[in-house]
Amino acid sequence: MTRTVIRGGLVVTAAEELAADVLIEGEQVVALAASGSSAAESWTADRVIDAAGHYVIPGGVDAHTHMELPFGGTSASDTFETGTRAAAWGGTTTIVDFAVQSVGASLRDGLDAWHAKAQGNCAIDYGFHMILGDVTEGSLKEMDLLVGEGVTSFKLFMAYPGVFYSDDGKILRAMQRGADNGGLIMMHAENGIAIDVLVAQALAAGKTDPRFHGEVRHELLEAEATHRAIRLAQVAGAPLYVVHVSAASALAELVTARDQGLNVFGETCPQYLFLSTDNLAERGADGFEGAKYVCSTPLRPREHQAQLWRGLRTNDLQVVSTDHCPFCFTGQKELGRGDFSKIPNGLPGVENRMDLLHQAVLDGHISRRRWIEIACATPARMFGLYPRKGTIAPGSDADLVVYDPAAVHTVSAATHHMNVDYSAYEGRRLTGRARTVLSRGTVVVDGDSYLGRPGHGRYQPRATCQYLI
Ligand code: DUC
Ligand code: ZN
Ligand code: ZN
Ligand code: ZN
Repeated sequence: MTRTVIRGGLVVTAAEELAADVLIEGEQVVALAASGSSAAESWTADRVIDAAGHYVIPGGVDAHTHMELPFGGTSASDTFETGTRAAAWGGTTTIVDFAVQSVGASLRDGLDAWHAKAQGNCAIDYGFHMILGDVTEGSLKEMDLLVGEGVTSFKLFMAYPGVFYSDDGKILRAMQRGADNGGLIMMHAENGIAIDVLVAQALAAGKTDPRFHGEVRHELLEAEATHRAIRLAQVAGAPLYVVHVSAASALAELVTARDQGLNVFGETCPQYLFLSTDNLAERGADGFEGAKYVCSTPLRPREHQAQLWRGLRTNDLQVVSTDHCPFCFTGQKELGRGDFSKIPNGLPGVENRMDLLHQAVLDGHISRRRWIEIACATPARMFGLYPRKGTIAPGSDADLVVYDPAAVHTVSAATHHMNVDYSAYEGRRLTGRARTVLSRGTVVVDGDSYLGRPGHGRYQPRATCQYLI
């Protein structure tokens, strides 16, 4: 078995920071020892990676991605191959993507289809959540089977009537089933019925520009749905994970629930922390630039950002994942010219998350350990991957990043690795970047060289949520 030592870095996990060397055998971490100690000096190795002046952090765990998702009459532009490669470049070594159950189909059909897309193509390890597109007697029963094979979380939609939508009765039943089988319900909390009324009214009034996407998806309709989801989960006795929280008023509902001691968790995404309705209102040369920033939940006015950062500090929000769902501006976002409701919803970001959050450390929003907690450790715990993923400890997978905290770079579509023709963070200067990335002991990124390959990434069956109170 290949023995690798990472020498002289500052190991940063959610729990501690220590100047330590890390010993890897094959695919796993086998020991940590203080740098310069006799224990560390006694290690023999086939390969030594110098990490002096760098952090050694667990690889990022992005618990919310949509590679090649069919959506809005088109398909997300990153495949599992291109998207996981871009993730690796950005220091993320595990994704949890969403398999989709279509209306009339079984969970099994959906899961098999997503396995077929991912198998043999991923650069890094991956797992699946399941989108419950059609809550029926059959799919409720199938939930138990999926939990048994490591698909332990299920997303429901209060948005998108006629597409993925579940009414309150279906939601309650899925939550009851989750309470029984350990499956964690993930909620897209927006009142889709009310939003559809506002969309029709806006279009009838000639309000067709991208910025109206933000207006019709009113923040109170996120807060209302969040409240309803929380109370339905409480009635069902089920834990709840609210995805892509963007509104301060929705966060306030989470805070209330958590103060009541409920197992209610929230995720936000870099776009809600770094972008705002100002971006959605960008007109550019042809008045349509804002389409690049159309996602759901939508970007909110800038004032919401401070509340989201606060929520991350107080642990009322536990996870930052990307909701990476890229669509090219040319040919895809453009489907919504003249009708904002036809702009495919989603932003690219799987490559940018670790660096944006490191910048947030430098900007004083979060601590260094909190960075690792919200980006690595908690997503791993929340979705049953810990301590295999999300930390650096004997027995953990050697998914490690030698991170250069002083590397200054400018984010740009011209240099990123995601298969999308624009960057939501174009021109942003960031300090901090992954230098060397290991996935299960294999170096997949080394400086400017990509050394990974499709098929190195393995499917990760997951345990049930490890984060319950
Ligand atoms: N919700 C997501 O989580 N991703 C893409 C679109 C959406 O509505
Ligand atoms: Zn969603
Ligand atoms: Zn999503
Ligand atoms: Zn360096």
